[in-house]
Amino acid sequence: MIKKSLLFLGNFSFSKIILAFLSLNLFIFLLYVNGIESNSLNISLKYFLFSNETIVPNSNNSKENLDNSTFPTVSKNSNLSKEYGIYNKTLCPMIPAKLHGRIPVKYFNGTFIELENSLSNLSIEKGGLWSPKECKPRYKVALIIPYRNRENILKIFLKNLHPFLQKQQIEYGIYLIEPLQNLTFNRGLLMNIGFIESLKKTNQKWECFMFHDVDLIPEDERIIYSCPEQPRHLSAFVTKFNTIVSGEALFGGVSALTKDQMKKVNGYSNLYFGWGGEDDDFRYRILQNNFKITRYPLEIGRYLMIRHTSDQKINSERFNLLKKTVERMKTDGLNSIEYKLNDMIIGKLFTKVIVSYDENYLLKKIY
Ligand code: BGN
Repeated sequence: MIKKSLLFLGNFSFSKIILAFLSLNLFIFLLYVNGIESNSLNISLKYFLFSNETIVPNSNNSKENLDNSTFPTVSKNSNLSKEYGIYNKTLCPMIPAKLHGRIPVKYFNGTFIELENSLSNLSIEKGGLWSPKECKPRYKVALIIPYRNRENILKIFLKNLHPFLQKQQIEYGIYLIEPLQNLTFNRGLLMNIGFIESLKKTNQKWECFMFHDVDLIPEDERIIYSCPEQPRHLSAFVTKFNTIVSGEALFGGVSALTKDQMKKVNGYSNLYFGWGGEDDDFRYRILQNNFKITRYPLEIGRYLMIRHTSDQKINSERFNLLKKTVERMKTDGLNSIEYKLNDMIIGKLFTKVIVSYDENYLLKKIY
């Protein structure tokens, strides 16, 4: 017995002692990381309750619902970050602190250079990309914006949206998709192109997509630009000039889908040339694929439409197209799109994708 023990000790070389010491360190490190994970899980659970809208935040007590005490966050100076010392690797909070409800829309009527200067403190990267430095973003979100001839509105959009998105601590990119001047505007087709090109350009980085009209400015900081489990219609209550646009049957304006959800529904139809119907078609696809559409309560999902003259022709074919949405949806969309990428402009505040397509060819194609 003694002989055996001596033999064992003899075999226990110096390198094995080092190995045991390193393993112990690794074990302690794992416990430590798990501690942080369980903290973020806690935040997720609270957010889950919130995002399911079982708790309806009230605009009058927005502070109460969204401040630090309700949704803990790890800020640069917090004890938690000092204690763990790996502040850069901490996930950003699900609901960032300091989101205090209703915000006024900021107007802007200077030049683009003036706009860029006025936003220069935001450290926006080329192409309109940004990611928080103080924590690891939970969401990688691409904003896809069909665009043409709306310079003044675009400036107001950028002036408001960059600071709004940064406050949410998400990683984001802003993409404008513009057809050549002589083509009929096709919002759905442009959304599909934005989805494809933004992914291609970033090596498939984006996980969540906001399909966004350029003339809609969020009026409440609690509208989180993330993708929950189900597709979300963000612009639940739009003030359009002197009227209100709102209703359960709408899915236009601003809507959020994950990359996988967008692929599952085969994107938008490519066939709606001119104004109207493409968003209804998209909504049918979503419901047909057994997704449920979620919305913020009306007092939160508020947007202001910036006034402009309408230059789009109304699509009189939209009713006929809508009748066959379900029949066509597996063959008309992301998997059948055809377009030409004419240019990609990497601006200081956005990426602009300039494209062309053949309307007659697309309409005559068999689906
Ligand atoms: C609907 C349009 C939508 C538009 C909303 C809000 C149609 C199809 C025939 C019912 N749909 O009526 O495209 O987003 O109004 O303006 O016209």
